[in-house]
Amino acid sequence: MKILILGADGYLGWPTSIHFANNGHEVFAVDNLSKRKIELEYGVEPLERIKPFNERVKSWNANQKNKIQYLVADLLNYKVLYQILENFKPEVIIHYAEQPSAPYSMASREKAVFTQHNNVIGNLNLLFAMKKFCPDSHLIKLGTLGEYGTPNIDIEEGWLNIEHNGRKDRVLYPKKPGSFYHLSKVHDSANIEFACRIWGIKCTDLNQGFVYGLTTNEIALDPENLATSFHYDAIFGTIVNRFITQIACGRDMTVYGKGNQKRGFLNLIDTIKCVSIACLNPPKNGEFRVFNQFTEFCSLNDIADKIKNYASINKINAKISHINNPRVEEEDHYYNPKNTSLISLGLKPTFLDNTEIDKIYKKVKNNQNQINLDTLNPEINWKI
Ligand code: USQ
Repeated sequence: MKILILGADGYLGWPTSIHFANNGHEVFAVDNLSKRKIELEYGVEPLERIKPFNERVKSWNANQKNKIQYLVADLLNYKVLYQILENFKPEVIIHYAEQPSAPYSMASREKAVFTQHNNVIGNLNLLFAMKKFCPDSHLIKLGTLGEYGTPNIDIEEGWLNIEHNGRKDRVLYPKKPGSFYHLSKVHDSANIEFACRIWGIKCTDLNQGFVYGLTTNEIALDPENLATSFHYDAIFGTIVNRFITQIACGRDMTVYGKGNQKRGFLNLIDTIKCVSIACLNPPKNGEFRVFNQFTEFCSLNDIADKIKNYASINKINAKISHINNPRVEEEDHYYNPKNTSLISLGLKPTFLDNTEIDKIYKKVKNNQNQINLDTLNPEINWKI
């Protein structure tokens, strides 16, 4: 298939690009490098030194059979986007090209505006480009499980059947997200559903939980040159990656607040599997299909305990600290999100067990000298 990957330089976009190339697809990888600019602005870096985008692609192309085309381009530049779609004519578009950090989006008015402008307008430009040049292609859009928030009812996959005053309808599931970043994805989902309904575009919106991990089959081909941008800092690092880094550095795991908050999550390997499953099983024309993309869910305390248990088996010192929650989020709540669609299409999950924790711990330990401890503590507060 001809696959356009937007946001191909990121934590998820890069392993996705090399996965599809390795499996014989024609991959066109696009990124505007904006995450690297935010890294510079905040002085945060991935665990391993990641080569510049063009060098990573060149290194893949020099050593692997199936080459990747690439371009540095911004979705906000609709003329370039139009050219890409007109010339490449993708059958599948995988869209990760958004500012992904909730804390960043809450840092100031400027950061909230940047996040929503970048994410919502970039996505809107893409919808118009699809309508004009490839209305039959399948959009696979990375949404977030955080779009739903923590409602007091079961979380369905994108849609909800309701009965009101004796009449029935199927409506988009009500959203109650927890940051301007998560809100940007809510707005994207609404725009995409509209485009599907009005123009007949087809889309799979993947409402993904937080991702952990740092390797995939393709990264393992050449870990030094193909590593992905594993972040442990308080801006881009997700909780499992952060907790394992914290114990590797002899720091306490920083549970925000009571830690009874429940979240869905998955291994990086499963992100790739889920996107592949969506790709091989497209929706119908005009369909806005939503999959909840996570493999397990539990409380933050359960996650910290799991890592502590791994540490005690391996004689590693590990402590948990409950620090003041810099976010505004419910800390005691009902949580029951569904994830049956991807499982019924064949997803075989990789669970967070001692083997998976060990893989991350060992890699972090090997790179411990490069860790910037100053970036571990959260500096951005939702209310300030
Ligand atoms: N948390 C801690 N301690 C920490 C860091 C985070 O207790 O040191 C807590 C947060 O308060 C939150 C939970 O862990 O309740 C998850 O935080 P996170 O930073 O791992 O994830 P989040 O900010 O929600 O965002 C991440 C990705 C985002 C993706 C989202 C999926 O950065 O791109 O959309 O996960 S979801 O979690 O479903 O919203």
